[in-house]
Amino acid sequence: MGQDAAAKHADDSVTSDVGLLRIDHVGVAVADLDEAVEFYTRVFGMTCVHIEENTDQGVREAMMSVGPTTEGGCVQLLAPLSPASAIAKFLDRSGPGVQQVAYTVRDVEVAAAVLRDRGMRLLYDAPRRGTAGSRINFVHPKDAGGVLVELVEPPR
Ligand code: V0V
Repeated sequence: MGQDAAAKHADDSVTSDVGLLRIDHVGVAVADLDEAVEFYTRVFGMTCVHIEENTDQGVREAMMSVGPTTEGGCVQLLAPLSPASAIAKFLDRSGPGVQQVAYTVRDVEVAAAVLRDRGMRLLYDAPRRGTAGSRINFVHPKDAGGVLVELVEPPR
């Protein structure tokens, strides 16, 4: 991107009305979280910056920082807590691999409203709790070219 384009892009007045700010993380479904954390650390040299259990989402997850800081983006490793979990279903159907792409948004309710207006099905009527107190919603993969899109509003 040229300097002018980069400057324009950084200007709030011309960024998307959905309020996308950056790629927050890429979510990868795994069967065993501890094994996957060990693999991403040993093979790719990523750093585990956060681990939590989210019973609402049926997952145990680890946020892996790609670069020296999370500004370089993260891979979120997702393991199912039970056979009913969305991750268990994904593993059954597709095996381990990329399950979602997540974007940081300025305001998840605004992003969801704009996307609904554009005919996207949002999975939740209201945002739910995501990693580390974030607020999240998802666009159905069938409306987004086969990609489960997560919207993440970081905690304030
Ligand atoms: C299903 N499909 C997918 C998909 N999951 N396509 C791409 N990526 C995925 N992840 C396809 C599937 O192959 C079917 O295609 C079609 O969608 C409908 O399938 P379905 O039987 O309705 O699928 P289900 O029952 O597995 O449900 C899919 C949805 C479910 C997306 C509705 O996974 C869900 O509610 N996900 C949102 C919650 C979530 O993923 N939580 C875990 C991450 P055909 O066969 O019809 O062509 S938690 C998280 O990210 C956190 C905590 C965080 O970031 O903070």
